Amino acid sequence: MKTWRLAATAICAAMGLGAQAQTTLKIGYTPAATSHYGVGSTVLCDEIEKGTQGRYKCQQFPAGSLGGEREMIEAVQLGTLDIVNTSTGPVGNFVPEVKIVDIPFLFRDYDHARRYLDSAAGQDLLTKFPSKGLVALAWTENGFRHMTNSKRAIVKPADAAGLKMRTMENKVHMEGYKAFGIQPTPMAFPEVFGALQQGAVDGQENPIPVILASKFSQVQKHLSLTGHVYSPALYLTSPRLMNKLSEADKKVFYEAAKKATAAQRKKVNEDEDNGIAQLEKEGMNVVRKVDGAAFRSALAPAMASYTKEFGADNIRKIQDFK
Ligand code: EAX
Repeated sequence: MKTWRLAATAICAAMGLGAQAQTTLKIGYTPAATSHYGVGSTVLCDEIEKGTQGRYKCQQFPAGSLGGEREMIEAVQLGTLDIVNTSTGPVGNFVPEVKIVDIPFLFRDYDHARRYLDSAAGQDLLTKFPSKGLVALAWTENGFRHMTNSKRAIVKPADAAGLKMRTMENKVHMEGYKAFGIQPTPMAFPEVFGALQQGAVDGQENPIPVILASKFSQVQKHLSLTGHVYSPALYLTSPRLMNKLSEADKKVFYEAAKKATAAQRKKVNEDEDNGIAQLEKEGMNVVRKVDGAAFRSALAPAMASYTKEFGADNIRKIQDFK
């Protein structure tokens, strides 16, 4: 018996298995594997695998193969999914404190949004997750959202008026888009391509990297660079998983998430630089000169209601963040 145990230990050591078995974590996201989400998730997984000497690795489930973002967040809470790389779209329904970052025209540009989310105030929002059965490893990025549709070029809100547009399951967005005159139709992402193709909705809004990776140019004629809202994203996991990790492994996960964020943001930059010309090549009619001032003033009634919900000071603190 003793000899057997010794032999087994020797074999394990030789195979580099150590005392702990290997765990495969499931990570899901809605865009394609080639998207910014795929780039970020791959770095996250590679860094976790490297940092834990292969004790943890992942299997990726891209393209909504495990469902929409709301469903995947619920799966993380339940423990049937380990990590989700998700936009904040449905997150406010789980962690209400996050809703404020989805206000249209809140962030001026990428630099403003990234620096705010990385600041103490942005990081403080991440502490609100554990009481909801979630752990936010880091902010990451989806991008500034732009409108596409199959009916007409949108320059000003009057052009968008009456269009039926798929939105995320996000009340803050829906309220703002109603103020633009749009008819918002909330829908999980995996259904969007089909809904556009069949004409169940006229349009949708998403960042350039999502429009590219989802091949929306096949089913949408017009793209307007409205940049009407910044769409943050998050790497979410569960307290159940994190509590199993040693302190050293926890650090590996957080460090991995930081590197993943940098990679995901870099891919957003690249898609912003090259993607618009690419979408034009694929046949889209791109409106670059949008009447931003008209969209901002159309937002006024929604802004009044955001002010009531979130407080003028709290909104201003984000807008004025330097
Ligand atoms: O997170 O649902 C959406 O429109 C999101 O922007 C997309 O799935 C990426």
